[in-house]
Amino acid sequence: MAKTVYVLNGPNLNLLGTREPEKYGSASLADVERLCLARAKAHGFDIVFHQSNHEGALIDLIHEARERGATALIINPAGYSHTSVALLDAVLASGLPTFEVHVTNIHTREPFRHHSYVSAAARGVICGFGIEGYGLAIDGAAALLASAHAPARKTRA
Ligand code: CA2
Repeated sequence: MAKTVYVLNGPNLNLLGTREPEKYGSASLADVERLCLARAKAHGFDIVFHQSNHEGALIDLIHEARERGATALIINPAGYSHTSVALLDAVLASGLPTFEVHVTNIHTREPFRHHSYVSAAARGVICGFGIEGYGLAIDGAAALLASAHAPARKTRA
């Protein structure tokens, strides 16, 4: 059975490609979904892809990912990155290997974007690669999960 990766997107990311292209690029969220599907297929993963403008809805989806035994969680918490202890708690409670993605390099932007609560629960964080960051996160999840399941290698005495 294929392994399932949840890809969750936070508030306003439904506007990708429609506003502020100088910051966020011209690709739409549908383009992001297509990219994720193609990259996941290459690794034998299924994708569950959602965007919500509501904190509670995102938390419910993280719970769902855990209940359904997802293999990994990839999340762009968007503005909630910088405000939401509740989202952090949901990711921590999920116990899922979680990879945080930001389209922009949040560290070159306003100081309030430099800190993400969610990062404290993330296995890896990718920012500044545009929407390719989602593909890199899927590749990274596949590599880490493969190495976690690889048989132990013999070391020289
Ligand atoms: O760089 C990212 O991916 C962000 O998570 C995007 C968030 C921002 O609050 C974070 O600091 C960094 C904003 C998402 C809003 O997306 C829009 C896309 C196009 C036009 C307007 C908003």
